Parts: sequence; C-alpha cells; structure tokens
Amino acid sequence: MMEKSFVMMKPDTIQRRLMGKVLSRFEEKGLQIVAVKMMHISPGLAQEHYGEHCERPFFNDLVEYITSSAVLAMVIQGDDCISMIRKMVGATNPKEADLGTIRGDYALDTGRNIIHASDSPQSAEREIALFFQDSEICDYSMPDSDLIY
Ligand code: RTP
Ligand code: MG
Repeated sequence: MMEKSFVMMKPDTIQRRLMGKVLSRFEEKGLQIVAVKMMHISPGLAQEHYGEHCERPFFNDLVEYITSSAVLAMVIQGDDCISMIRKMVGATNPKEADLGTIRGDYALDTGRNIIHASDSPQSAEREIALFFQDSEICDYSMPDSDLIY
C-alpha cells in the first residue's frame, strides 16, 4: 500500500554535513521525497512531537537536543515505506544498529542518532500533520516508477 512517512534529520546531521548522504539513501532505495522543510523546532512543537516520551528521564535532554539547531523535516512516500524506512534508519541506539543502516553507519550515541522516522501509520499521520500543511506536500509522478514497482 502506498504510504507516507514523516522523517526528520536531527541537528547533528545538519551540523555534520551529512544531509546529502542521508537523503541519497532514500532516493537510491526508490522512495519519493514529497515534502522538505528546513526549520528550527520550537520547544512546544518538540514536546508535542515526542509527547509519548514526556515521562521518560531523557525527555528534557531530547527536547533540548532537537531544538538546539535547524532540522530538516520531510515527508517520504513509497509502497509500505513506513516500516521500510524504520529498517533503513536502524536501532535507536546506534551502537546496536546494524552496519548498513543510517544510524549504524553514521552515529555512535543514542542522544545524537541522526534521524527520526515515524514508527506506525498512526504516528506518520499525526507527525505529518504536526509539521506540514496539506498544501506543502507535493504530488508529482516519477518517470521511473514503472521500473521500481
Ligand atoms: P525517533 O522517535 O527519534 O525516530 O527514535 P526511535 O523511535 O528510534 O526511539 P524512541 O524510543 O522514539 O526515542 C526517541 C528519541 O529519544 C532519544 N532517546 N534517548 N537516553 C535514552 O535512553 C534515550 N532513549 C531514547 C533518542 O534520540 C531517540 O531517537
Ligand atoms: Mg520514536
């Protein structure tokens, strides 16, 4: 089923100039980038986005990290892409993430783990609506889609 996922490169990715490499992985897989926005997240938006973790001991550090500098928010589209993107991202703790995943290849620390990706269709819908208006999501056809699907 065609799905949309919310994906966000965290501040460390931009600071370390890894945006292009990370973006290329999704393009090379055949996924379609349908929205991109560079932005500073406000503390309120960060708290809402990560609301499920509000009672966790790392919550304040997480909000501080994610609001510390610019992030790149994206919507990525593809067949069953939500679970596929989670596989490409790898485990939350980069030390446990398989090599070949984004976190496994580019990160060492859970607190600086490069990228966020929606973990379910419900999360994707909620997160896309938090960060993007419908009019900011671009519907366009790709000439190579017959080769990918
Ligand atoms: P994300 O939401 O950012 O895609 O990461 P995730 O699903 O792999 O992990 P999640 O459990 O949702 O945690 C959200 C983010 O909180 C930070 N974290 N720190 N110190 C800790 O034990 C700890 N656990 C999680 C990470 O930055 C994680 O990505
Ligand atoms: Mg999560």
